[in-house]
Amino acid sequence: MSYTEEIYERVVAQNPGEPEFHQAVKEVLDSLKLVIDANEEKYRAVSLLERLVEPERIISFKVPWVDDNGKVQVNKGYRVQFNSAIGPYKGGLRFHPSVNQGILKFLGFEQIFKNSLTGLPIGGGKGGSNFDPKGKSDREVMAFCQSFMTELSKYIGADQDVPAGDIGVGGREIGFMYGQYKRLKGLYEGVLTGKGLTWGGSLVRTQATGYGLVYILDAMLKDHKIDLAGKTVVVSGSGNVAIYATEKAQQLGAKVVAMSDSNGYIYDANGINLDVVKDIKEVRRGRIKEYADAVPGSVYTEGKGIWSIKCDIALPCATQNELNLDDAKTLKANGCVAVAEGANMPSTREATDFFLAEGMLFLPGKASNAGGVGTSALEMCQNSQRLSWTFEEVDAKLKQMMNDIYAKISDAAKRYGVEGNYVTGANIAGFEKVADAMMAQGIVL
Ligand code: NDP
Ligand code: 2IT
Repeated sequence: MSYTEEIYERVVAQNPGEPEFHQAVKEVLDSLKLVIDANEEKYRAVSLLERLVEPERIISFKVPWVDDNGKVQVNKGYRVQFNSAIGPYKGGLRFHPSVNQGILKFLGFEQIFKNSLTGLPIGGGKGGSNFDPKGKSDREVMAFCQSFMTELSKYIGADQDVPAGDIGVGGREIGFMYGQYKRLKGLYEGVLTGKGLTWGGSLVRTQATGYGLVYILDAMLKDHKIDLAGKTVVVSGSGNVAIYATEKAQQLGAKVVAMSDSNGYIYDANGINLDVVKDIKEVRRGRIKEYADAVPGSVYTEGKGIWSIKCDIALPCATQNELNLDDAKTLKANGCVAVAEGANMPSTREATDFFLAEGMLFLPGKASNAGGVGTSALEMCQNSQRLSWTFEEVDAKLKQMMNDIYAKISDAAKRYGVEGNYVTGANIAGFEKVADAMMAQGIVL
């Protein structure tokens, strides 16, 4: 049995009930087989893979808070500090009822390689809670965030671990958590990213994941002599990533015809009116269904099924495993030529393998959504300098970062004889820097 296969079996045996974590590890190890087999002795001698798949530490805690009816609620809180070889732990916080330790381990593991690909000094981490912000009042969200941060504040810091947003955590939640951290610690420091612009946030961070996704998509399409302008695009989700992916795709001349939320999807043959979506989602915190009431000629359909809409380009921007093999086959049959992941691991392994086998252009999330965390690292940089850069400056750095990531992953794929396989390319390019740092620092993590 090869070293990578051995480690996968070990991970499954030692981490029961964590299928998403197994899935993320398997994909990375399958890609790394090419690198590991060529240097097996070197890596085995220091148990590098055993160390890579084990989080440095997982903090798990209770989050009690009082709801508007005076009832005491209790949620679970976590921070997975996965790997600090190349910088302080960095990664978002997810508030969603589906959150559990296994999901955060998968996200933290992905984050190691993604953060490495940005070229900036950030390690891998992730955290969150099974708290559901949906339908909660602002006061309830504040009470929860303050309680969550009261515990989390013991384990984070600007040079130690710097959380940010993810599903269910946006500007409002970051604000409440930042305020509580500052109150407890008396430190005005860049301990969180995604902050508001008047209190240490960076321009472009709100847009960064979605914009970055479309910048790298455009780089890949250009490399394959395809023009993004005029293409029909389907974007799943209607949260932070989906909204700004749609905005940038529209700016570059593409037509986005569908978006979704966990209840259903909208189709608008004339192209999505993003102002309406922003008003529903960013201002009123409503449901995507309301789009069809507001825009004549558009159609709302309950349930999954967004991938049955004919398109040239698919951008899954909602959640893990939202696009399965059947969806992949439908996309292909409808003429889709490129898929770029805005979400983390939105395609199942079977769907990913299908895209690659069919020769479709496919960008994995750990490369294509890295603009969010990359811009978070630029926010940390501005906080350290006590400066703020202009929108144009940050946007130019983001675009350069995404072009560089495309170059790195396509180069790694070529070096290992799998040209055009950006999954393998991203995993190898992300791994190389982290492995080098782990080897250099001795048996400490
Ligand atoms: P938001 O909370 O802003 O939006 C999430 C969107 O996805 C909503 O439309 C939500 O619908 C939908 N969604 C969430 N969970 C599910 C589910 N289980 N089934 C179907 N739809 C679902 O989150 P973000 O836009 O920030 O995150 C989206 C994805 O992008 C996640 O995978 C996240 O990890 C990833 N990501 C985010 C980054 C960021 O900077 N924010 C950076 C890199 C990756 P509903 O409202 O109905 O729940
Ligand atoms: O998945 C991700 O990369 C994020 N949610 C963003 C993390 C960050 O630290 O900006």
